This record gives sequence, C-alpha cells and structure tokens, in this order.
Amino acid sequence: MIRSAMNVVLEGIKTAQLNFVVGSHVWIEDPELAWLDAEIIESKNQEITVNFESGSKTVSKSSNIYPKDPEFPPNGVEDMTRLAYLHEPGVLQNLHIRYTINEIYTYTGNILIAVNPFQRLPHLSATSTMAKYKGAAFGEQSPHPFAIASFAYRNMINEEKSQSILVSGESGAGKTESTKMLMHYLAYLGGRAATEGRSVEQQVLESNPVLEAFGNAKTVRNNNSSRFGKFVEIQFDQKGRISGAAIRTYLLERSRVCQVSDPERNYHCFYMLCAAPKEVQDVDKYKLGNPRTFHYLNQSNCIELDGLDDSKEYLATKRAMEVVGISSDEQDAIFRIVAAVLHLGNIEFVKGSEVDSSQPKDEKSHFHLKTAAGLLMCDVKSLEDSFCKRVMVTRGESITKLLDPDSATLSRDALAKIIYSRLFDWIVDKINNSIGQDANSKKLIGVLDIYGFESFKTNSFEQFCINLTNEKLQQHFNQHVFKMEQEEYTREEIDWSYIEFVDNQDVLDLIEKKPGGIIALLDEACMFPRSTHETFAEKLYQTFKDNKRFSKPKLSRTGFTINHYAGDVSYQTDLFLDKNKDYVVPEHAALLNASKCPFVSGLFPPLPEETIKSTKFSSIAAQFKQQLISLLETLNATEPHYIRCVKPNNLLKPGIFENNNVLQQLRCGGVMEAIRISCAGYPTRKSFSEFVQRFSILDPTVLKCPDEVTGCKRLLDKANLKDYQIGNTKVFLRAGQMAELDACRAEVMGRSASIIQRKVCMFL
Ligand code: AD9
Ligand code: MG
Repeated sequence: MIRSAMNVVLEGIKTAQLNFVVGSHVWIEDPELAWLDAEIIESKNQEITVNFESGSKTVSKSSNIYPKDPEFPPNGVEDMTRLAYLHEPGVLQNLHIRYTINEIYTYTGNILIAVNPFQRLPHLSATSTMAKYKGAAFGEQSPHPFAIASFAYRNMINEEKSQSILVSGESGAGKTESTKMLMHYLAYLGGRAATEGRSVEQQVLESNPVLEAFGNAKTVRNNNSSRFGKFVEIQFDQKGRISGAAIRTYLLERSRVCQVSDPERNYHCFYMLCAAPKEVQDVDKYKLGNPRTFHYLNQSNCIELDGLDDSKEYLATKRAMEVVGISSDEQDAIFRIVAAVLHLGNIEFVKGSEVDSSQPKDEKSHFHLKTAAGLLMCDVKSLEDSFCKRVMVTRGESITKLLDPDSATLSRDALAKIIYSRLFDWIVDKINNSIGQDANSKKLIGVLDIYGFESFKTNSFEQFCINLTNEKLQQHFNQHVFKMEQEEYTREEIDWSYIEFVDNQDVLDLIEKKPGGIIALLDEACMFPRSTHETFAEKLYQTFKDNKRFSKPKLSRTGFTINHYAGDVSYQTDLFLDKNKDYVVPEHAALLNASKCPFVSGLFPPLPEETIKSTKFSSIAAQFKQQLISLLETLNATEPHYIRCVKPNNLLKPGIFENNNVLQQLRCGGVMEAIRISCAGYPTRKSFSEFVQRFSILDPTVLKCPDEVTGCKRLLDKANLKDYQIGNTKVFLRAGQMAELDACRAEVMGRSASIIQRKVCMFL
C-alpha cells in the first residue's frame, strides 16, 4: 500500500509522548557539528536546560532534543536497526564511532553503507577475506560488499532469480572502488580454473582499467572521477560460472574533451599517451610531446597527479586493451585518434580575407591541421573547410556560408567532442563483443555504478539528467525498502496494513511526463529555430506556476528550481537547448566517413540522405530517458541490493569525519528515507531474550517466567506501553517506545525523574 498521505497515518505516532529524565544524556542540534551530546540538568514546561561536555550550558525547546542511548555500545553496532534509538544523531554517532576504528561498512537492514577510508585497508580486500564470506549467511560476518555479492550470488543460484547491486553516492564517495570489489568477488565466486586462452571473468575485470583510461578524469571532487554511468551485467551458466557480460554506459561528459577548468584534468588517456615510454616511440609517431603544449590540456595547470605514473598507466592500459580483445592495430588507431584530438585543439583561427570568414592563424596552426588530417587520414583541405565553411541547401540551391573565427573554433570543438564520444562508444561495443553475451543465460547479476545526486553552485543540463536518474532510482529504492519491511512483518506475522510513505512520482511527472513535462517542453523548444533559453524558461514558468515541486529562483531571470527528494536544486537554462541537441555537423560526418582509415570511417557510417536534409534534431534528454526506462525495466526484473557510499570529508583525507557533510549524503542517498519508512512502522525490534535481559530490572520476576513472550508482555505492561507488537521471535516497538522503557528503567535505577513531553521520532 503506497499512498502519499503519510502525515495522516502517522498522526497517532506524532502525538506519542516521551519522558526526559534529569541526568540523562541527549542530542542537541548544533549548526556546525550537526549534533552534540549534552546532559539534562533542568526542565520546565517545554524548556530544557542542558550542560555540554565543554562546561557551557544552554536552554532548548524539547522539540529540538533527542534522547541518547545510555547503553550505546562502545564500538557501535553493525546494523543501524539494532540501535535502541533510531534517529539521525544515533545513525551518525554509529557511523562515526565505527569509522574511527576503521570499520567502514555498516548495515541499515539490508542496505550497506560504505564510508570512504581514503587509505588502503588491505585486509578488506584480501583473498582470505573473500574466502570468509563465501558460503557465509548474510549477517554472519561483518558488513562488507563481499557479503552483499555473496548474498546476491546465492540468491541467484538458489532462487533462479537475477540480482542487481546498486552502488550510489556522490562523486569521490567510493562507488567505483566498491564496484570493482564486487566484480572481483563475483569473478572469485563464478570464475573457473585457468583454461586455454583468456577467461571471461578476466576480460570483465580488465574492462575496468580500459574504461577508466578513456572515461575517467581528475576533478576537484575525485582524482579518478568516472565521467559516465555504468551498468555491468554479468551472466552465469547453469553451474553458476561466469559465461558472459554486457556493459552499458550512460552520458559520457563530452564537454571535458575541449574544456578543462583548473585544477582538473582532461581524460586520463591524453596524459598517458603524451607520457608513453620512449621505447614505444608513440610520442614521435603521433607528433606529441609535452602535454603543456596542447590547448585541450593546458587550460588547467594540473598535468601530473601525485601517485600516478602516466607512463606506466599507458602500458597497463594497452595490456588491459589486449586482454579485452582490442588488437594492436585497433590500439594504434585508437591512440592515433586521441592524438588527433589534441592536435585539433591547437588549431587557432583568425579573420580571413573575406568578410566574416576565417582561416588557420599561423604556421603552427597549419602544422596541427596537417598533423590532425594525417592522423585521421582525411583530406587536409576538407578538414579546414569543415571548420571554416558551411554548405546550406535552400530550395534546391546550395549556398556556401563562411564562418567567422569564433564559429570556426566552436566547429573545431564540436568535431573533437563527437570523435571522442564515438571512440568511447566503440571501445564499449568492442569490449561487449569480445567478452561475448551468453544468450542462454537466465541468471544475471547487474552492478550499477552511477553518479549520485548533484547540487552545485551552477547546475546545468548534465545535473538535470543526473538528478532525474536519482529520482528514478529513489522511487525504485523506496518501493523496495517498503517491500522488505512488509516481508519482515509478514514473517513475524504482525499487522502492517497502515504503513505508508510519500512517493516521489510527482517530481518524475514534472520532469518526464509526456506531453507537458520539462523534457517534452525542452524538446519542443529545440525544434523551433527561434527558441532561446529565455523563451524556454518563460514557457516553464507559465506551465508549472502552480506546481509544488517547481519554482522560479528569486535572483534569476531564466533559471528554475526543482524540489527534489534530496532537496532544492536550481538549474541554469542557458545551455539546455544546445546541450540537448545530438547533432553531428554533416560536413564533419562526410569528412570522416571518407577517411582512408577504416577505423575512423567506421565510427562515422554514411548518413541516410533524408537525415542530412532534415532539420529534425535528436534529443539527448529523450534518448537518456529511454535508456533509464530500459535500465529500470532490467532492474525491476531483478532482486536489488543497495550499497550507499559516503564521502566523510571533502579533503579526500583519511580519519576526518564531517557530521553535516555525511548527514547530507545520507539524506540524498535515501538512507534517512529508508529509516523514515521503517519509523512509520515498528523501527525498533529486539529479540525476546534481548528484551527481557535489558528490562528485567522493571520486574525481576520475569526472569522466572516459563516463556519469554509472557515475560516481554509483562514488562511492556509495567511500562504502560500500548500499540507495540509481539512477533514470532521479536518485540516490535513504535518510534520512541524504547526511550520510554529506558526512562522507566532509569527511574527504577534511582534517578529523579522530571517529565517533559515531546514529539518522538525526528523522521516523522
Ligand atoms: V565519481 O562519482 O566516479 O567521481 P566514485 O566512483 O564514487 O566517484 P571512487 O570509487 O573513484 O569514487 O573513489 C574515490 C577515491 O577514494 C579512490 O580513488 C580511492 O583513492 C578512495 N577510495 C574509495 N574507496 C576506497 C576503499 N574501499 N579503499 C581505499 C578508497 N580507498
Ligand atoms: Mg566512479
């Protein structure tokens, strides 16, 4: 039962009251550190005076205070659902305590939270660790990605059902590293003894360094940031051995090829190639040299990376390319194209002799033009014309239009971007073809490594697409978490019929509804030649003026704000129209199609006549939406497992845990939402024996009860609690009831009680 009226349903819980006891510890909100530990020294009406560890005092409203578990285990708990008080400060305290002892993995039910250690912890990925998780039941060993992979693998074998593992988190949180661990572990479980030739699992693993060389770059958030999303589907045969794989990629960031801001880098492959070891002679062959001499690289001062030897990486990438079946001729063509892109970037234009015309600036530009043409094996004059001229066909007549230096530069960049993105797609296709698909496989494990929610100072079309992905995955996640809760309640045979949660379908409608959603309006704008981002923004304002999820930012004329599940994000529409058009200049396509290099011409198959003439554009947003639909269809046919990666600090350093930063990520990753869903029901569970042990002080006679259930009931009555549930093996408590029991316990233990009332669960 998924309805969007949680408030009504939770009314009963909201009014539940909680006792605070003088002398007990509480969490109090702090703007800098999120939550601070304090001791209650006095309470009057709704006002509570607390003492901080530092000695300072403050008075706070009871509604801003949350109880602290007096028996919080010194090393935290492996599963958040075992926290006595399931609230935000408790969740944070647990992650923090564990992080300081290098326990970077923690469960929230079946969800694994992974906090980036920013240091190698070799024992976590050792072969002996892999062996420990093989065959171990879920929960038997400490939380770990191997436990998730092992669980998924066993489910796949036993239930004959495909599985998926969804890894998410913000940039630099550790998604790709976790994904690689998962893939290594699945290869360990489903690999075979070395047979002749290369094994499938080896190819699957070696696809990582190849894709990283061409699709990863240093950004301010991550030195090895994946600039594309990835779904790897690993196929297994009847015996549970890897028999094939398919890699799907999403939205490679094209703009990086021509535009790099300081102190970031372009894609790794450019630097690797410039650093190719002397003995390979590639630097001379491709007329390269110091990376600082290339415009596409020297826009940023960052060329070298600490701890990364580009020269070694070049050889390692070539070795990995070989393993995934890219021949040495193909490798030569690939790096020739990479070099050509660098040379293209160094062609500068100045005004030509005719009005509004352009031509290469000088000898140097002519040299790079000639070199690029040579590497791409295309005609040098046609290459120059493709930058400086456009042929327009109007009413059967063709007219040549000359382009000014700025337009020629834009045309040059467009060519570089399209060549690079086609090259990337070719590499992905090639890997897929050489690994091979097992068409008969009915058992799959898909691993998704995809960009998390993004909200920057300026957000453009890319963030819009990324956040749409996250909204979609969030909906999938909520539905799943909700289902898991239901299953637990069914297993324990307790009533769950009233649990509901807020769905994000309204945001999805706003973005992708057809007709009338933002993407539909964007496509419409792209089809009208006279549209500008101003007219597009105006149309959005008119259409969505009453939409609760949409607003116009105060200080912007053309921006718009979406109220996402993870918070508000304001988007700048300036480049939306341009970025949404998947358009290849016909002159570029024709030029490269005519290349004497079959590899290059293969990247640009001839365009059908009508496509050349037609002004109809192809929408990137619509293509992406389609890709997402297909991804969600795949995911829906699998049993999902979730890993939420968390970046503990923005300095990318070990040992630093920033509370506010982590909290924000837990909210964006839906961890808090999962807990909220859980809070709507019975968030606290304790096995009968644990319960009796903790609260027998309320009535020691329960220790003599013939059965534990009777004992539990007697204790619950003693504390005057209603609305709890007794399952088959556990006591299920509503939000706040554990705190009430603890307050009774504290009273019995002789503390003076001063009772204040407040709302109980901050998630409600
Ligand atoms: V992005 O969205 O692609 O920019 P990711 O993929 O989430 O990002 P990544 O996995 O690349 O982040 O991790 C960032 C860096 O953190 C790595 O390069 C490592 O230096 C570091 N890291 C992440 N996870 C681990 C780990 N389990 N052990 C050690 C890690 N270091
Ligand atoms: Mg990554």
